[in-house]
Amino acid sequence: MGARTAWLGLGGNLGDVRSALAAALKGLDAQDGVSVLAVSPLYKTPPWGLKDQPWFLNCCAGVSTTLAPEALLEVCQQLERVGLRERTVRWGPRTVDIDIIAYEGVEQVEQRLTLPHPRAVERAFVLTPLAAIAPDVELAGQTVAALAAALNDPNMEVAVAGGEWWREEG
Ligand code: GSY
Repeated sequence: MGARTAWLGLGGNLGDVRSALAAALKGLDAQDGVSVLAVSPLYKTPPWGLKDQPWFLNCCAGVSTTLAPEALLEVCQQLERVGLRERTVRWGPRTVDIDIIAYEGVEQVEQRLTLPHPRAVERAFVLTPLAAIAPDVELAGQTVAALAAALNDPNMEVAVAGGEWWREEG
């Protein structure tokens, strides 16, 4: 299989999240078969799901990859472990979470990995960063730009502008 583009959502709300996200993005870029094409600004976002937890930092990234979706998921989960992800409660606090939002040319419903991510269209913390780097990508038959505009969350704010912040860490 040739290289495909995949779109990832990253977030966390425990500890030094900005550094943990930067380390995760560098880890992805260093991985054989994965190269980071674009990273969104970093956003400060109110918690979705369990409300009584700290605000999150979220971003999205586009990667070019020769890995199949399941192998890319393995890499993401490995990087979550390296980032000392702490997660005790479903939809509760965590250090680094990396989700595959979409993978070019793949639609699948599997227990381990459904693509595109079934809840991405409900989440401003995914759609707003993704719209910054992939406005024309389609999810559920609509562009990310249109979905993000419809779901706009006025409480979200840009924490770090531009797409290079992750290279500047550490
Ligand atoms: O699956 C994402 C983890 N998560 C987040 C998140 O990344 N950002 C915000 N704002 N709320 C969240 N709730 C969960 S669960």
